[in-house]
Amino acid sequence: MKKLPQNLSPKHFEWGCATSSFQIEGGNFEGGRVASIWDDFCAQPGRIKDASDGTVACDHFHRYADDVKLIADLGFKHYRFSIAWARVVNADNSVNMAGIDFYSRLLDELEKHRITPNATLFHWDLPSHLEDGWLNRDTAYRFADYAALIAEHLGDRLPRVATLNEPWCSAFLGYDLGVFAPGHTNRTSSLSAAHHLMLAHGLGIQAWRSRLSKTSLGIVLNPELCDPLTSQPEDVQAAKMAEYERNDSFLNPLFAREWPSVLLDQMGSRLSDRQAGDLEITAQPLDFIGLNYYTRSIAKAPSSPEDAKRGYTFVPPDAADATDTTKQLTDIGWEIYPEGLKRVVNNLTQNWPLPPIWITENGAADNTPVVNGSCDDDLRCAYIEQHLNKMSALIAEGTDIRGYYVWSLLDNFEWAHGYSQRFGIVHVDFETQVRIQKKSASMIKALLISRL
Ligand code: IFM
Repeated sequence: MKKLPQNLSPKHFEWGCATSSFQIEGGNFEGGRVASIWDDFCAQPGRIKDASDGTVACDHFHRYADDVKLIADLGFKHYRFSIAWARVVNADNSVNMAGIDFYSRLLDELEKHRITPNATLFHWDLPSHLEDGWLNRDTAYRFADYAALIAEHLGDRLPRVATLNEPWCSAFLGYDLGVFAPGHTNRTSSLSAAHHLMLAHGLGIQAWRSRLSKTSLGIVLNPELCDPLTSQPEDVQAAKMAEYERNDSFLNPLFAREWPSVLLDQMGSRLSDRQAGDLEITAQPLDFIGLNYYTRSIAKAPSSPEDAKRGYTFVPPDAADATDTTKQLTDIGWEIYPEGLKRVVNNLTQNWPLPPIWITENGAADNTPVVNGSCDDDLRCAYIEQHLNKMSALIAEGTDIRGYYVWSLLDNFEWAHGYSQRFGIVHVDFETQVRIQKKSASMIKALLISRL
């Protein structure tokens, strides 16, 4: 792509890059930060592929000023990051001013470079001391206290705030599949966690709005596009079940519809966690919705008793259609499927009364190494270009998409994959912390400048 399509011009379209606290900050035992469930999870043998953790990560806690300079140098005018709950709230629920001060200094740097902050309150690093995490209804109320505290201390400097990032991952990867913190494997628990996360979202919005009315408030989801492996009715139903879980568990509470009965049936003894009046709390008016898109999935009828509880079995992309030689995967093994961006956004806008959309994450794992000082991440360049074309087409067809954030600014701690998967447009040498702009960074920079 030599030039940006007119409708993605930074003059009237928001261009940014994204990160999250646990993935880049490090400094996990500094400034009074309390432990998070991800610190605990990383300490359990076998949980993280390369046995790494987030103690240092990209050392952004110390290097934030240089990182903001880097964002400015790449031509971005918007930056999406998350605030670490564990850094700003003490175990007794009081404010940790050292943590607030860190984010305040980060905001000073962004202001200095005229970069608009786009903050997320919860990107998975839940304080460990919150007993039973998202299985405890009280955690939703603690989240509202935390949201109120950020509104009071930093709110007038934050024009756009999302409550949660990808609550599906917290609930289902964390409490059903057990591959994310806190590592539980219980279907009914995951549905309860999903409910409490959405309750937290609603209470958080209420707490923030009662203090500040001007902030643009929303949530970030990673909606699913799931295709059936075959046209057999069992596979078609399985794909639908995966979409109910991934989409309806979150969109129903946001727009005050009841969960589909097939999901309610899976809650068993946890059904009573859903209390009368909860849907009125969760369905707060939204100023925006953030959508993260990376790939699609393929499902077939459940092939094990565990999967039968869920209603589907996922089929890995390389196993789905071995005869399809055109299928390309990123280094993490996810199918490159740009058409999915169009399909999933169209599905959502046709079925739900969405507020304006921001694509809050899109990017690829491309582990191309640095050779002679440069990193030619051609797969990532092509991936970004193909998805920009799809987004431009959606906008041309009338979809209200107002911004695009590339994931991610930096190579960082990729959760259960540790540092083995690189999503950054800037390479990080985790031994020396040296940052090197990749070819994708130069491509984006050139695109942004070509339209200024
Ligand atoms: O790194 C994650 C991010 O934290 C949330 N969205 C998906 C990214 C890639 O897996």
